[in-house]
Amino acid sequence: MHELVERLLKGDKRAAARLITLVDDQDPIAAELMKQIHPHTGKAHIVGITGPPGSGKSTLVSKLALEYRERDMRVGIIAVDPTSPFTGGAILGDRIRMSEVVLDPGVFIRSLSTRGALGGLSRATFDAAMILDAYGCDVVMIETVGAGQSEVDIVRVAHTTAVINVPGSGDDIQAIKAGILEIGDVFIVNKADRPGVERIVGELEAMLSLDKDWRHADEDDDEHWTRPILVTVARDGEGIGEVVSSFEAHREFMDRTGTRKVVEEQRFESIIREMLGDLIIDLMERAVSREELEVMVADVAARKIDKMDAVERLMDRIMDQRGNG
Ligand SMILES: Nc1nc2c(ncn2[C@@H]2O[C@H](COP(=O)(O)OP(=O)(O)OP(=O)(O)O)[C@@H](O)[C@H]2O)c(=O)[nH]1
Ligand SMILES: [Mg+2]
Repeated sequence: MHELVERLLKGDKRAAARLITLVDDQDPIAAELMKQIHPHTGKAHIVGITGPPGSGKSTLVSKLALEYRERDMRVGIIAVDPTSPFTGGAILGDRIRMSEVVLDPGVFIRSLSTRGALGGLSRATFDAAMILDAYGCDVVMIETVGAGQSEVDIVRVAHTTAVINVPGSGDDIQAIKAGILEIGDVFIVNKADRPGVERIVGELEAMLSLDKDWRHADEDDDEHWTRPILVTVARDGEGIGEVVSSFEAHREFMDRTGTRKVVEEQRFESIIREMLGDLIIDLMERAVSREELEVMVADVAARKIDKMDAVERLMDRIMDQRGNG
């Protein structure tokens, strides 16, 4: 076993940081290290936190971390491509309490960059969450700005997804328009110290009432998850306990109903498919020179050969290479 992995499994924070850097940089050694880490994962509860820029995600996550620590849980925090970096904004803004979090060995905070392709970013996020799982985190929170498909993909690594909205922005249901409504397991209206809270809660209720499971809201029903709408003032720590309790309730729901297993299998399937696609492209690039590929592409563009013929020829070359190699 690689020395870094050994240290990770013993709960060494610096080894965890180093490993996350390797996956973030898409270092060639990362795949081998992830193989060694894989069997030691599957315990952590992975929570995605998404919402519009400036909605208070980092502030909320910081407060949630403190609440989890009160409950004696080890916490990992991953901020994906943050517009306001964790170290600069929310955490230092609440210096005294947050320095507790930063120094606390039970909390691991890390930002991921957008180095590499977008697909690479969602994979790096997934691997970083696995590293923190093996490190011993009971919960790993992933913060990402909810604005489009790439963010939705990143959030798909989560078992539980919280969608944040804020009142009175004029485009109240921004997150809903972006298609993020479907992925929310818990809805949070933050900045409830501002006017317009009832209105946005009402809009969310109206949207959620279209969902069949939501109609079970008043029943005592074990089979369905009723997606709650929670109101917080993250800045002042209001409503934080309820958020953690609903995350915990969703975790229990997923375990009890077997949903967690289904979600994990779905996400591994999509990752395996993505990795396989990348591997084939990689093998093709090794089997065929850039010049050969250009000639083939030119032939397709000149209608000398068909594009599927080109694909089949490339596939033959990969197979030849594998046969000889
Ligand atoms: N009034 C009010 N302000 C808040 C609340 N929560 C956070 N803020 C403030 O909102 C601003 C943005 O907070 P962040 O936590 O950085 O928001 P974010 O969603 O992480 O921002 P990005 O990562 O840049 O998208 C900060 O000035 C916070 O202090 C709240 O409940 N009420
Ligand atoms: Mg942030």
